[in-house]
Amino acid sequence: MTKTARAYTNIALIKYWGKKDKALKLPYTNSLSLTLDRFYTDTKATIIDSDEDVIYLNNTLLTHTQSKRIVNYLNTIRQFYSFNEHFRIDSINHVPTSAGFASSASGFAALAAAINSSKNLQLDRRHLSILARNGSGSASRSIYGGFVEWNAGTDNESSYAEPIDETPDIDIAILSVVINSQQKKISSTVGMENSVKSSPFYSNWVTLVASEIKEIKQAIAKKDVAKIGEISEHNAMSMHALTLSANPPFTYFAPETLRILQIIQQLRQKGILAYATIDAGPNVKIICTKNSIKTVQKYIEETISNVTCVVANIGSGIQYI
Ligand code: 2P0
Repeated sequence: MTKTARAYTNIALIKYWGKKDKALKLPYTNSLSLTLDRFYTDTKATIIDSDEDVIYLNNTLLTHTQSKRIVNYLNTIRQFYSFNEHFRIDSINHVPTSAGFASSASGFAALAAAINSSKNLQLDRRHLSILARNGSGSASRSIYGGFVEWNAGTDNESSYAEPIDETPDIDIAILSVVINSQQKKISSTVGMENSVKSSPFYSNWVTLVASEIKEIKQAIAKKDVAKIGEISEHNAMSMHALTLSANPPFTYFAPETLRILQIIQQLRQKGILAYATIDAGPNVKIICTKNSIKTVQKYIEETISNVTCVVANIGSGIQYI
């Protein structure tokens, strides 16, 4: 019987930023993430007697234009597994845009798992990760809970995520600080493409990620949250240096983003554990401990107006419900 698949979003501590193969979404580097418990997507795929897919997102039927990326992805899956059936997809996103997380990681991970269930493909988690990666790179990591590493690989079969520790006994919590100011969006896909093409620092990034992945895995093994935070913050700032050094240059930062980075430094000077990571947008995710997160949230809310804070903890991998 077809089941609904649930996938949680993840936050990259060592970022994926650049593809060596755009069609297969093969990255230049490994990346490493933490799956979060607050934000997830529930997706059900039902085989229908039609030669077109029908996509419902949050109970609303998508237009042809809106569903293009998903339909293209379903075409890829049909080709991979040599079948012709079409689907009705019902997807509910519990990733409020107001939480400042992208939904493509949980969205494509849940969709891959939903098709796995509907077509009874019986994919193991490695092949599910490969399938999710073909929808969106970061989705490869949302197959697993806890700390996850995506191995860049060299072809479709060798590029997949693996768990480092799915249920780590570690005192870590993530505070997402959502900045309510609007700015023109540059998609991750376009942003990373421009960085690869024109940042003079791109090859340094590839070298840096290799060493930071090693270092952060040691910090995870030692449950050293401060070290995890320190490496993650440095990695995120280095990723954003690739956007500022692209030609033409661009940035995802808003004025408030820099303000929050300053506050995090001030908090650290006071001995409070807080480190920043930032994705392809202006919002800041703060790596804290369960103890420090309340102080950090209070301080930020008191210092800056016009921001919303959301607390997340460690989440689990794909579930069929
Ligand atoms: C990451 N990001 O590692 C990085 C850090 C954003 C910044 O993966 O082109 O939506 O669909 O493979 O996965 C967001 O990019 O890009 C992302 P595609 P995706 O989480």
